[in-house]
Amino acid sequence: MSDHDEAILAASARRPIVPLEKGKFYTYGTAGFRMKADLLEGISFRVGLLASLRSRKLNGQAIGVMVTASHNPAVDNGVKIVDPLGEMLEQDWERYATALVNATSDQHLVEVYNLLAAELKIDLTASAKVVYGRDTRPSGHKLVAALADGLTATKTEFVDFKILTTPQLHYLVRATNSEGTPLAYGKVSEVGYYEKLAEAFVRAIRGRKITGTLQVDCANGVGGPKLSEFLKHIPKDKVSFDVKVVNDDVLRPEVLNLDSGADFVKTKQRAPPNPKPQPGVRSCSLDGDADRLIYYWVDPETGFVMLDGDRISSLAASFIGDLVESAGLKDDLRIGVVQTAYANGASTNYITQHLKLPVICTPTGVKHLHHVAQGFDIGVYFEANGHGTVLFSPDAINAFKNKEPQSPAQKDALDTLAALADLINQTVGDAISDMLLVEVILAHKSWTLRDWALTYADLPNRLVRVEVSDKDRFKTTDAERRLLSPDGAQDEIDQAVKKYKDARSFARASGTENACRVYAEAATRTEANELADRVARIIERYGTL
Ligand code: 16G
Ligand code: MG
Repeated sequence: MSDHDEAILAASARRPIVPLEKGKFYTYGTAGFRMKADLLEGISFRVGLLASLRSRKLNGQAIGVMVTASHNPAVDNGVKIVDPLGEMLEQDWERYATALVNATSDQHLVEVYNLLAAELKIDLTASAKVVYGRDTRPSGHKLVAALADGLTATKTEFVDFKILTTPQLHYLVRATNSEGTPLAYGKVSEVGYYEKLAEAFVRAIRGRKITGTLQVDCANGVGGPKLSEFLKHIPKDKVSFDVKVVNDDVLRPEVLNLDSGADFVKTKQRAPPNPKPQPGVRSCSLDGDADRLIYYWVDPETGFVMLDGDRISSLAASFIGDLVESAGLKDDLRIGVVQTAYANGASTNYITQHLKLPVICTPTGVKHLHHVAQGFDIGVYFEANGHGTVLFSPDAINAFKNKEPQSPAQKDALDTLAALADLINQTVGDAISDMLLVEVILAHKSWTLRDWALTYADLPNRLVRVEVSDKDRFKTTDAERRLLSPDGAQDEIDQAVKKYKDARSFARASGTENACRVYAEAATRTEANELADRVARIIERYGTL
């Protein structure tokens, strides 16, 4: 038993866990613990214990904790843990988090805590550090107080960065751990984040002109005030960037993510109703914690056109691929694109056949894509829903900075690449940073959103949510593209897909709610809808067996 025991016992009594019905457990899911906020106080406290263990295990490096429920309604909240380089918590540790959170009493919690420390050979007297932040949800306040209790009980040093976007917290974790080293990621402050982005933005634009106004819908989430703050750091004499920030009311919690934001745009496939969409305006939407981005405009002739994560991915891959070639680095650096099964088939074709870049498909969830993207020198990863970023290896960054240019054009390409490596958040997908990347690329190419949309035509597609009695019976393989169980379901899906042209469909259990999701795409809208319905009926049937 450690000398933290008494303190943990006492604090735990003040931050109790809400018991679930028999046989049910809290789980650390794709995005940490996420649920109704009133269930989260005890969980947040226990996450504090876990974060302290993780920090001690990693020689006192700072661990991050972010309190957010992203695009969920205001009554929800969530707690997730960030590793020292700003990445998602290592997967092995998810079950330790789950074990702590499901301890059945204060005493049991202390036992699990000490058991983990022993099993993982953690010195509980070593120093530990945690940095944390929260989005604008009113419940966040109480949850970080519970978290701080967990940190105090375990004698963990901590820094409360108050209200942040999720990617800002990831940035701050990496900045904290790299401070004073040759790999310093940036100043350890929110202002440091803005300064880094603004400086890199100016360098990446290289005097090119950004045309027209960009309207940014912030889902009435934390991205609104943070984007406005960032814009103040752009030197007006160097870049003229006309941004209209809309849906940035963070004072009324009930409007958070309401009829707005990246999730609304992506799932409803239309522009937010407020402010009333004006034809032709270049627009984009962030989600509630500003780690997802979707572009769109309303065309006076054809109506709403959306440019989602797949589009951002192919735009970035194409632009960076060209720069690498101009920089004379094509033979030195491996560029690849990482997608999930939800990527539109047309985007995959465009990337493999037109851009001639390799594409790897992973299961859903940022952590999977991020991990695979690290295998490339330049790894572009995006989910269709707008989560994503571009990762540069140390070799790539070294080459941008140190390769001797053979011509002015080569120098220009190298400088732009070096600027992009600073502009693009290397820790996790970041809607503000991704938006700046898109604006840089459009400015370089002198492209409108229409030019961008014309690079390829999306296959019509449809996503259906299917209620099932037990989603866990649906097991997948091949990066979620095929069902292993229930027996026979995949054969039926295969039969259905065969009936349509250029068709593809798959079903998987959601990682965030108790339901299955069916995706279908085909040559025409009617076929895609029909196929989605058929497969949904198959899943419904197997789901109620
Ligand atoms: C989470 C994931 C997101 C994924 C989504 C899928 C992170 C930060 N977020 O929001 O990447 O697309 O879950 O949800 O990893 P689903 O499993 O319910 O379809
Ligand atoms: Mg989010």
